[in-house]
Amino acid sequence: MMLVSTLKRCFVRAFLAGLSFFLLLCVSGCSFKTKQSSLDPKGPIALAQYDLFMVTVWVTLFIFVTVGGALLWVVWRFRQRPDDDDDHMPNQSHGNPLVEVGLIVASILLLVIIAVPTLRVLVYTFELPEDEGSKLGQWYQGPLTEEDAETILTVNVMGYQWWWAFEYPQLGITTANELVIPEGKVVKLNLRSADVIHSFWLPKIAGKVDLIPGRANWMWIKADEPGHYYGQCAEFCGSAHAYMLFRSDVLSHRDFEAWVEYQKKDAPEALEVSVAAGERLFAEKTCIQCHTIRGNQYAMGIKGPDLTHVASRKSLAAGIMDNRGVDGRIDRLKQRENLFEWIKNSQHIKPGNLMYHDDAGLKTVPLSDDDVHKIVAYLQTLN
Ligand code: HEC
Ligand SMILES: [Cu+2]
Repeated sequence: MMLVSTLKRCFVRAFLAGLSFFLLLCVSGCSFKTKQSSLDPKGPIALAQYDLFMVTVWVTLFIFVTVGGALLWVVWRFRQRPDDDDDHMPNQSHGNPLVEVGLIVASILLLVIIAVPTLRVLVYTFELPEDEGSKLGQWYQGPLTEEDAETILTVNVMGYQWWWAFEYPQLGITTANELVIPEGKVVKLNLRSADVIHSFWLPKIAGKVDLIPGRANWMWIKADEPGHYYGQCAEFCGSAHAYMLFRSDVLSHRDFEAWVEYQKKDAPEALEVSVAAGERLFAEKTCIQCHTIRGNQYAMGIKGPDLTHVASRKSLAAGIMDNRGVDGRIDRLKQRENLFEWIKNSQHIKPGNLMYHDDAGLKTVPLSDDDVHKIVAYLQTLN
């Protein structure tokens, strides 16, 4: 008897400890203010998706509470009692048309309550708004063709294993891993893949739409306020998928225009001796085979990110290395260390990434620390 009750106590304690640990784990994942929280919407698409999510949560919570409550009530109400007559079965019944039809009607009603807003959000998401104020010519002052001036800012998003290219066809800009957009303007994203299926997810602004090889998907987004937002590939796409992040800088109009004017420029000529040495090494060490640097006549590769303005990016390697200091601006020292680490040890930082890979696999590119320092000095002039 002693043993049984001790065992029982142990069991209850272990159960309670396990339960608290489980709840702690659940709660530790909960925060409305994390970098990638879809519960903290900062744009109309994310807001519509959030509202839809909440409708579903309330409906399913209602089902959970009523069904669970009914179950508990039945268990309690018809429990065994000491004065029950064990030889006598209680009255049995089978089927109750009223209850059954009622449940079917209630289920249909609940599904309709979810279906209507779902369809509304779907239509809203896939209908480019006729927003006069978002037409490129209405607010962007730079030179544009007549056709481009009449349309909305478009960005061609290309997913690669395991990074992102962002091309602005109307503005003649190509960048990587950082989607820079103006605040409060509708932006159309054309989503394409260069290899396998990826998924574009920028939780606070919008998500998710897949990038499917051979298929022309698109979505529109709008960010309400300037800021630095975090995104992530949301479709498993191979070994380094978990490291396929990206970032989005939402700028005021004036800052965005300045950014555009700057990005349109070619890379500056390498004038300083040490920088010119880096530029030469960039060609010698095969970097030019995969990277484009506009203004560098040898660097025209397209297998890796465009590096024309790599030093103007706040992060490196598809968002996983942060180049910013505490004030949110680019910290040149940190950027130099990150570039060095990346060029020297990219496989260590992002296992499986395709830098230095050709069809036959990983090539060895002999790079001394001194070589890398020179290349980094060159890349840091590419603001
Ligand atoms: C075989 C093709 C290839 C070669 C050769 C190559 N790279 Fe890359 N590089 C890539 C790919 C692919 C990425 C994207 C990796 C990722 O983030 O998954 C990349 C990323 C980078 C980045 C980060 C860009 C960003 O915005 O995140 C830098 C910087 C870079 N490479 C510099 C170099 C330098 C310097 C060399 C020569 C020493 C070089 N690369 C050689 C393919 C290549
Ligand atoms: Cu992915």
